[in-house]
Amino acid sequence: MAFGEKKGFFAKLKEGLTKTKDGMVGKIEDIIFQRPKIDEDMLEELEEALILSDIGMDTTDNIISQLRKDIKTEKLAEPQQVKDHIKKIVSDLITREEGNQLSDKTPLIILMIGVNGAGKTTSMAKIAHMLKEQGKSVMFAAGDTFRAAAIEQLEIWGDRVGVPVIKHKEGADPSAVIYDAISAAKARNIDVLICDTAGRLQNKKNLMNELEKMNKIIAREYPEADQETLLVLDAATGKNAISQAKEFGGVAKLTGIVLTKLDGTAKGGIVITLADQFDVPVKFIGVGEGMDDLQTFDPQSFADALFD
Ligand SMILES: Nc1nc2c(ncn2[C@@H]2O[C@H](COP(=O)(O)OP(=O)(O)OP(=O)(O)O)[C@@H](O)[C@H]2O)c(=O)[nH]1
Ligand SMILES: [Mg+2]
Repeated sequence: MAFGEKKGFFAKLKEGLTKTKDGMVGKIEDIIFQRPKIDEDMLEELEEALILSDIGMDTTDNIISQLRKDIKTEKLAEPQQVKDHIKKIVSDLITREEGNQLSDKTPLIILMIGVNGAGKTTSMAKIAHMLKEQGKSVMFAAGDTFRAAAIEQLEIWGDRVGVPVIKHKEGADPSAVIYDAISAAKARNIDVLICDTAGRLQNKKNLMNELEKMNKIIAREYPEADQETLLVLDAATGKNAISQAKEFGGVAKLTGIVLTKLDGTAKGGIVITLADQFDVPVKFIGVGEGMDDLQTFDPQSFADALFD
């Protein structure tokens, strides 16, 4: 990556995380730098600050007990050392061995799933934009047939990003749309086919049936394609995002998470909780509404942007 690009990426990430940094890290700094010494009171206050910033009890416990160990074994004495160690603990928590990259294989089919308004349609457009910049050909399947407006919205994005859209009418069977899109993608030798879906969790049985049907079509019609199932979560929903991840994880074989709207919330710490509590890597983060405002998730940059 060129130097200029990298700088743009990091500056945007930092800007997108401003609210989380002010809220969570700001509080941590207040506690650490205003206390005369490192003691049990300080740890208790840190614990409270983390819980209040939506990190959740279990993950907070994990962070604090690791910090407690570090203070003891490494004889930490300076406030700055405590901050550095919290950063290191967080960075270790969000770093995964398997990495955070979207599959690089082609052909690739991506299913976007998640509740209403999470950012599925917008995120698929942003992902398409990113893939096109990498020189890949992309196609959309308008699998959200629940509302006519959803199909129109995807077409607008298709125009904007320069991606063809395969669609049926409102109310059509989403699996039939995917079936047609697969044929079209094969005929046109498309690298990546991205399928929108309707955001519903109200009826778990329905969702399960629908996903099963889509997956059957994909397995039968596109066995040569690699598959990603991306769960889109709105960071601003905080702890609710964790329960959504668990619910969707129960009905679909998720391969990645897209965490949107980090720019509008102080609850960005949810990245840490997701990584700690959930076995699916965050692959993309949304830091704004524009086409360029989706980033591949890089744990080290994330920790740097948050703590430095
Ligand atoms: N600020 C900000 N807004 C975002 C981001 N991602 C999505 N949005 C906005 O969130 C709203 C909902 O996004 P959609 O992509 O329509 O959500 P969806 O999941 O497709 O919603 P349904 O089709 O209703 O299920 C839109 O106004 C987006 O512009 C983000 O990273 N930052
Ligand atoms: Mg949508």
